[in-house]
Parts: sequence; structure tokens; C-alpha cells
Amino acid sequence: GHSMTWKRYHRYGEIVKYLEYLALRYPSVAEVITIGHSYEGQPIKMIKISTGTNKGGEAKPAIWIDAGMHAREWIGSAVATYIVSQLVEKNSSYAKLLDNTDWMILPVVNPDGYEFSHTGDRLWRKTRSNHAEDQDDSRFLQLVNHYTRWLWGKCEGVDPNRNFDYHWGEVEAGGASLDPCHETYAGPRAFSEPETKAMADYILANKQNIRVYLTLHSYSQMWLVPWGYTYTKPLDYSELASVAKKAIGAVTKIHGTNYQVGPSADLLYPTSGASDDWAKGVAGIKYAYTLELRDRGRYGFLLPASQIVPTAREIWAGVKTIARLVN
Ligand code: 0X9
Ligand code: ZN
Repeated sequence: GHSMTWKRYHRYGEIVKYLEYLALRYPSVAEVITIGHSYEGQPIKMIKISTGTNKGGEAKPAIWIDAGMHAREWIGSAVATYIVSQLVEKNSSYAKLLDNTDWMILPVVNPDGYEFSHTGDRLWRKTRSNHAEDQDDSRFLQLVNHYTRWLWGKCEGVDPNRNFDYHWGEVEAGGASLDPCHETYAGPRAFSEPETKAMADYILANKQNIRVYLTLHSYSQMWLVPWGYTYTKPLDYSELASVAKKAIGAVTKIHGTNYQVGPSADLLYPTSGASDDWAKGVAGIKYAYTLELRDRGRYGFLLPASQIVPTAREIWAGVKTIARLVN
């Protein structure tokens, strides 16, 4: 058996064990793939859910879902594993959905940060890399840096959602920071983080099949449409927004939770080097969205575990709606 419940938040090791249990128990549906390793050497594991090729023998269109890019946003990873459980453990109820669509789900993009948010700093956001050596500062600045790091503890890591190679490091509009100690540090260069690089390589290798890109974050209850790097909207904005509005309609039907749809930069704030912009702009995945899950700020990142199941149920309704609309 396995010990995944959605009554509490799980550690990375438990999540990986659950994925591996599913692959063993349901080998014709689920496969675990190690796409790379984190800075601290943890395997980055995703699950591919597929009932095989279509009638013509070609790979089916796929939906990509990732979560746990930002360490403290635990609800995203819990929702991702809930979606995995529905698709795999109830595969016979979702035969139609699985007939039309493959699923690629990466529940924890940033395992080092995720674990640190359990064992060190609950509100950690970034990865856990150290790029001090990469900087060509003077000995004096390096020394100052060393003590700042030691005293303050905020200079490790890169914001993975500023590290993607599309308009990377454009800081003019405040979309990212080039200060290593900042929460939105873009990194010394695009894809400096093994986590973002591994994810991007896998997506690029499969981009001809991936029709939808969803990245789960929290919080504020929004279904965000690109772009983040500019206030200008993509040419197909209205198509993406209308699909998103149908999805949030399905979300709200479950428990009455309200979500907003809108362009990322306007509705939230500008961000450069974010994963959804990269998925659309570079990988060419038309339907790319960032979902900001519950809540609206009452608990914020510290969403009680009692809200995992209701959040997961409503988001699953929205995700199913998207899957049906784009096929
Ligand atoms: O700032 C972020 O990375 C995301 N918000 S969070 O509170 N989860 O950190 C929002 C990203 C929105 N930008 C794009 N979708 N491009
Ligand atoms: Zn986030």
C-alpha cells in the first residue's frame, strides 16, 4: 500500500514514493520519469499518465502540469498529486479523458526549496543554490557577501519563476531582481538552476504533443493568461481568456470559490523569465497559464491542510474542463 492522504501536506520523499507506488500498481497507465537532479542532488521525478498511442499510432495531445516551483506554496503540490490520484487510481472512470489526452505531471519542481520550507524556513520561496562563486566581485565584496549570507540567510537560491529563458532578466518594469539576496532573483543567467533546465529540456523534447501548460502557484485565486513580461497581450489573448473563463466557471460550481481571469502583468504585476511566458513564447504551447490557488490572503501561503481537498476538487473540475475544450 501507500500512505498518501490529502489530510496533510507531505514531504518530498513521500510524494516520490507515492508516484513510484502508482507506477508499480498501474504499469499500463503510469510511468515515473526522472528528468534531472536538483542543486542538492535530489532526483526530480514526474509522472506520465497515458493509455497509449491513438488509433493512428501517434502520441496523443498532452497536458502538462507542474507545481512546487516556489517552495512555500505547498497547496500546489498537494493539488497536483490529487489530480494524479484521480487520473491513475480512477482511470476506469476517466477512460474517455485518457483516450484523448496524455498527462505529464511534475508535482515538485523545486525539491530542495520544498524540503527547506519544511525543515528550515517555512516561508522559503527560491531554490537552494549558491552562485557566489559566479560573481566577479572584489575580494572585499565577496567577504561582505559572505557575512551577509551568514547573518541574514536570504541570499541562497534563485527564483525559478524568473529563471526561464524568455525575456530573462528584464528588470526595467520590476519583473525580476539581479540581487542574489532578493526574493525574485533571476539567477546569474537563464537556466542557471538545474531544476528549471531539466523541466525546460523535457518540455522541449515533447513540445509537439503538449497542448496545455499549467503551473500551479499560490495564492490569490487567479487564472493568469500571458504575458507577464509585458503589458501587451498575445494576439490570441481572447481565445486563451475565454477558455480560462469556462474553466473558472467549472471551478466556482464546486464550492462557490471565485477566481479571476486576466493578463498576468495587469492583474498581478510584471514578471520576466516566468515559466508560462517561456512555455508559450519559446516552446510554442498555445494554452499556457499560471494558476494562483487559494486563498485570497486570510492564510496566504499557510493555507490549512483542511483546505487541500476542497481546493483540489475545484481545481480538478477546472482542469478537466480545459482538457475537454482543447481536444
Ligand atoms: O511572482 C510569481 O512568480 C507568481 N506569483 S507567486 O505569488 N506564486 O510568486 C506569479 C507569476 C505571474 N507571471 C506570469 N504568469 N508570467
Ligand atoms: Zn509561486
